This record gives sequence, C-alpha cells and structure tokens, in this order.
Amino acid sequence: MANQRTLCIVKPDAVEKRVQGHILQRLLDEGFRVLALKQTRLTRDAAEGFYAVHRERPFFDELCTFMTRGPVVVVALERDNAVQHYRDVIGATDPAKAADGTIRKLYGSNVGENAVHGSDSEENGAKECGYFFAGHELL
Ligand code: 3AN
Repeated sequence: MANQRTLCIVKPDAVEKRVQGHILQRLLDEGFRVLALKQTRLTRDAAEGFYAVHRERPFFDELCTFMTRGPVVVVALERDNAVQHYRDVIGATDPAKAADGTIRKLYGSNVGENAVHGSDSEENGAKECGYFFAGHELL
C-alpha cells in the first residue's frame, strides 16, 4: 500500500505522565517516519477548530478543556498504510477496551484522557498534518 500521512497528538494526560518519549519510540519501532514534530500548547480556538467535527457531541466542551490544560506533542507521521497501522498501534478509543500492548491500553486513563489522538482516514491524516505544520515542514 502507498505512503500515507497520519497525525499523532500526544495528549496532555500522557505529557503529564512523562511518557511522550516511550510513545515516540514505539512509533519509530513500528516503522513510522517523523515528518515534523513539536511540543506546543493548544489555544481554545485551536482545539475547537481541530475537533470541529465533534462540535455537536456532548463531550465537546470537556474534550477542548482537556486538550488545552497542558502541553501536547504533535507529530506528523508517514508510513505505508499509516492510518490503519497507527490505529492498530494505539488501540480502541476507550483504553479499557483497547487490546493489550496498545498505546492507549498502556498509557490512557479513560475514554476522554486516552493518551493520543489518531486520524481516522487518509484524507483527514493529510488534512490534520496541515492543520499543525506548514507545507515546507512536511516535505
Ligand atoms: P478516536 O480518537 O479513537 O478516533 P473519536 O473520533 O470517536 O475517537 O473521538 C475523538 C476524541 O473525543 C477521542 N480521542 C476522545 O478523547 C474524545 N471522546 C470520545 N468519546 C468520548 C466520551 N464519551 N467522553 C469524553 N471524550 C470522548
């Protein structure tokens, strides 16, 4: 399968637990290439824009409050079959339901504080990388 891009965000809960290095190493071990990487802090506007598709969901406000409570590490990744492979590596949205050995099982706390974000399609993977990084940073 062709190269795809997907976006990892190490969420505030995982940065607070100081496991961002473990998560990055796992992704490297899984064959992902890091195209771009930064630690940043999301503004409320940035979080609401990123999660705009979830605006009508009951947890939207809680999600944006959580995502802005501390630093995040944003990583643009590339690999063949990146979107599905990454989702396999992170596991189910709810860490309690995630398979053993997945990132969310290892480092997530609950369905809201689940350690990492993952893109859900090839189209969104490319779009989300572009939300955080300029085109020349993703070459
Ligand atoms: P995923 O991140 O696995 O694609 P989505 O797209 O269903 O999951 O949800 C987006 C984000 O919203 C999740 N990463 C999670 O942090 C948060 N979320 C999903 N469901 C809930 C919920 N019931 N309560 C609080 N936060 C939630």
